[in-house]
Amino acid sequence: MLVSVEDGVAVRVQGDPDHPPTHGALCTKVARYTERTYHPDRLLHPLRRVGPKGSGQFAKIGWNEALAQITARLRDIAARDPQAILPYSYAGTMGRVQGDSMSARFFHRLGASLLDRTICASAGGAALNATYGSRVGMHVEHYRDSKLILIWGSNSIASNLHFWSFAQAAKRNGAKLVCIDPRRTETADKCHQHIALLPGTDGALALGLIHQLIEHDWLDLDYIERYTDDWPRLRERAGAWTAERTAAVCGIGADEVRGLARDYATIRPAAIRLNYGMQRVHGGGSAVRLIAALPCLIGAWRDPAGGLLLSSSGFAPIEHAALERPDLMPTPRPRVINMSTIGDDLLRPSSADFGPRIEALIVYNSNPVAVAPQSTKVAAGFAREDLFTVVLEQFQTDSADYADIVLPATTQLEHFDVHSSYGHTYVLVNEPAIAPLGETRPNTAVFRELAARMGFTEPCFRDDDVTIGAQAFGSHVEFPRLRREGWVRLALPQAPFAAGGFPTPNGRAPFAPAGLGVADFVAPYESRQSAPELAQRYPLAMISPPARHFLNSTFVNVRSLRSIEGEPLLEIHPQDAEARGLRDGVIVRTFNDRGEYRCRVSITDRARPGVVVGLGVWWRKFGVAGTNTNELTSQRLTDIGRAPTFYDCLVEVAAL
Ligand SMILES: Nc1nc2c(c(=O)[nH]1)N[C@H]1C(S)=C(S)[C@@H](COP(=O)(O)OP(=O)(O)OC[C@H]3O[C@@H](n4cnc5c(=O)[nH]c(N)nc54)[C@H](O)[C@@H]3O)O[C@H]1N2
Ligand SMILES: Nc1nc2c(c(=O)[nH]1)N[C@H]1C(S)=C(S)[C@@H](COP(=O)(O)OP(=O)(O)OC[C@H]3O[C@@H](n4cnc5c(=O)[nH]c(N)nc54)[C@H](O)[C@@H]3O)O[C@H]1N2
Ligand SMILES: [Mo]
Repeated sequence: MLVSVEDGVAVRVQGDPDHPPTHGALCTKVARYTERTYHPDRLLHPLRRVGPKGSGQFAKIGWNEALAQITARLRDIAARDPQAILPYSYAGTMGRVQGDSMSARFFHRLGASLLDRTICASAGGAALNATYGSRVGMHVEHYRDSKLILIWGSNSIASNLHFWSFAQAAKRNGAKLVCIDPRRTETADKCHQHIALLPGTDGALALGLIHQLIEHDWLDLDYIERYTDDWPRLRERAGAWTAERTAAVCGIGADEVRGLARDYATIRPAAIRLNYGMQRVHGGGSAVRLIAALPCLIGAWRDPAGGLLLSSSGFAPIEHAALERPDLMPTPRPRVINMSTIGDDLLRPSSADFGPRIEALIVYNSNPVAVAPQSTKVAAGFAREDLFTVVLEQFQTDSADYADIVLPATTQLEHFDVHSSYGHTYVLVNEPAIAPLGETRPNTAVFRELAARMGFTEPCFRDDDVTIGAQAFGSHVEFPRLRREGWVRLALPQAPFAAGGFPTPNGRAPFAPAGLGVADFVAPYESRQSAPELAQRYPLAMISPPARHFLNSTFVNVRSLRSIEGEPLLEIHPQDAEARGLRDGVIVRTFNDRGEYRCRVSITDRARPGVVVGLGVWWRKFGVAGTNTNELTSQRLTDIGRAPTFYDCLVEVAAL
């Protein structure tokens, strides 16, 4: 990103046309980054709470007083048991410096509880690790040469724009694009075919495709023989998945299964762009494992423009130990808290199993009250009078409303960072373009200062941000060159798995790895087939994927973007609306045993029958009744990866 600065003020941001994978394009959100940075609501001073928790009443205090209060509370709690302190952070910035570097060192040295960072990608990540040995995949640039692209569980135009430009180029070159998504998204509109399966049934579809590949002798037996393990077991598993059975489970036509298999087997090069949307269900991990087998079965990996990409983050040579210093942790290691069950865990009393009750929560790079599942519980936890909460933020989010102390944070334009990516294979540097606004400070500065006040004397607590940036990739990337040129392409083969070479112990892709066995279709927790009694009361499946003009809950308060998104809506198919006597545009109640959420209804065939869609993630405080879709989502976890199941959620909708 190029930033134009006049008199110390950032006046414009643009994509850098020379950067190959993003080629000068910024998404609609980041194109508004100056509006966000200079937003009149930017938090510019430390604040302390003066009203009840959640009321959002705060008074200005100085940095010194804020840090002194935090140090005193943390010292007091740590003297009893530092595990009662929990850091909570995720994707606000995915920078290696402002993410988990100084913060991780601080919490490790303190002996605080460890956070299991599962809220986004860990089911799919675990599945890729199991099948390919790491989170690795195609180079995004090669999609321009693919002749068939399955866009599977991804609204690429909204959430993966840079990939989409390559898919467009492929389309102009005659490629066929197929979108596999319960919702008819703007991406589905632009594909040649849309397969609107039921949420959480992707594993069944993959098994159905494997069945067809076997039936029609469409397998690359040479690739299978040389570069994979356990094919006979997967073959046996797929035996039962006729097109008819698959179609019945997925809620699609048997011809759609057969046609998709034929295309996948006969059009070369064939590429899959999987995204994280399809793994937010009970069987999300198994589904990704089954889909990851597909390019091995037809030898799609032989071509640079064939294969699969869910994440390529495993290619990035990140020196986690140098950045995060896990060696500073006490032995035995502190307990681990899963960020996806923060609602339950904040409400849990001390026990032998759980350990101490959580007494302090330090939130940075995250807005858990809006984004974590089952927010009735999350908000109740944050509202605990005996919980000491510090939030490092750029804005007064739903989570900041519950803080005892709010610390104002810098943005990407104001601090130094280095980045790796999960959608392309470059590393990048982020040089500050302007001075920090007001009294804002980078996350690193806060944790550096807290470490000093806590008396942590290890030299790593004095590293400045550029020093940390240099540690991030160690000797793998020439740091002066990275700073000079802005980005460095990782040295990787064009077709990384053309001849096997998966980063597994034997270089082959196992279909039944030790401890997991061969993957099977795992039904959603909540569906007509798996929970008929529940489905009687709550017959509609709700999914809540990203809105195009927001980044999770970031940018929701940026006026120009919010005015495009309008207000929170629930999409429902005309048939389902009619059955409930709903008129377009009325406020409805969407509910299940976990809670109730109110918003305006939009009657549209973008939602398939039986599925409702609430694009998000809206700030709760912008909602009709101060809630968002996560009021309804559950804290149950995926089959592997301990991840949330946001899109495994039955509801009913009724007029008010
Ligand atoms: N504009 C925008 N871009 C973003 C984000 C954002 O919030 N806004 N978030 C960023 C982040 S953190 C992430 S993790 C990624 C998220 O990327 P994804 O989670 O992949 O998000 P989407 O691209 O919207 O893809 C989700 C699509 O999957 C569909 N879907 C839901 N359930 C299922 C299912 O069971 N099976 C299948 N096949 N499809 C299903 C949804 O209808 C939706 O269209 O995007 C990143 N990019
Ligand atoms: N229902 C539903 N829920 C979801 C999802 C969904 O699809 N549906 N998606 C899930 C996914 S994929 C993800 S990744 C999570 C994301 O959840 P989060 O990681 O919480 O991401 P955001 O909602 O973007 O909130 C990030 C916050 O960090 C702040 N921030 C940004 N940069 C900095 C910085 O440098 N310093 C500090 N201190 N703060 C900063 C921003 O202002 C913002 O408020 O949400 C999950 N929740
Ligand atoms: Mo995410």
